[in-house]
Amino acid sequence: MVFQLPPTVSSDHNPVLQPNECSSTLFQTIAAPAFVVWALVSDFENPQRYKPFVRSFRIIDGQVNQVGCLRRVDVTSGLPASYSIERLEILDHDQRIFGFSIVSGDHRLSNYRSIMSLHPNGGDETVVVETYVIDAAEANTKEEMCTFVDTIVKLNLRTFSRVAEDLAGKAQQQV
Ligand code: A8S
Repeated sequence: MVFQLPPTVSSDHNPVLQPNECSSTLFQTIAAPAFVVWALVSDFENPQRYKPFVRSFRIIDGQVNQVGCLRRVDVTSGLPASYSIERLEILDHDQRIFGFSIVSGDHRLSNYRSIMSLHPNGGDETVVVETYVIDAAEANTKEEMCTFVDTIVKLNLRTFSRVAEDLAGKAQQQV
């Protein structure tokens, strides 16, 4: 079945781009109910639960899980960066939409923003849709930048899916 993006989030996942921006939208189907997946996504304080490159993190400003709060994420070695400062931009529990931006750090990602929305897909399945936008000054770096970020986001989504499916399995065993 082809997944149809609901009109309510269509503009979130089809951003209007400036000439110096690039963007990509990734999908992941997860065999877990949306409430389980949402519990994981909306926990801004705990990105290491599903992001394999996260070594440590801490909230450095604002109230935990309140829009505007900042987290510092330290990543594993071997990457072209060691840390990133990220701001919680959207946390909509009703529509299950989560957004954050990267505000600074020692990496090459400039003006990175990401929006993720969750969609129950019949039965106990959830479709996760993630769209990011990033600045890429030169035309030829655009593609490189998107390939690099796509790789990270895809890996995050895959790990995320495994963790959520594990959680859903455990929840079922407890019933
Ligand atoms: C996310 C998305 C991204 C994270 C990137 C793109 C990053 O954490 C990694 C390598 C970098 O070079 C940049 O959802 C940065 O986390 C893994 C440190 C920001």
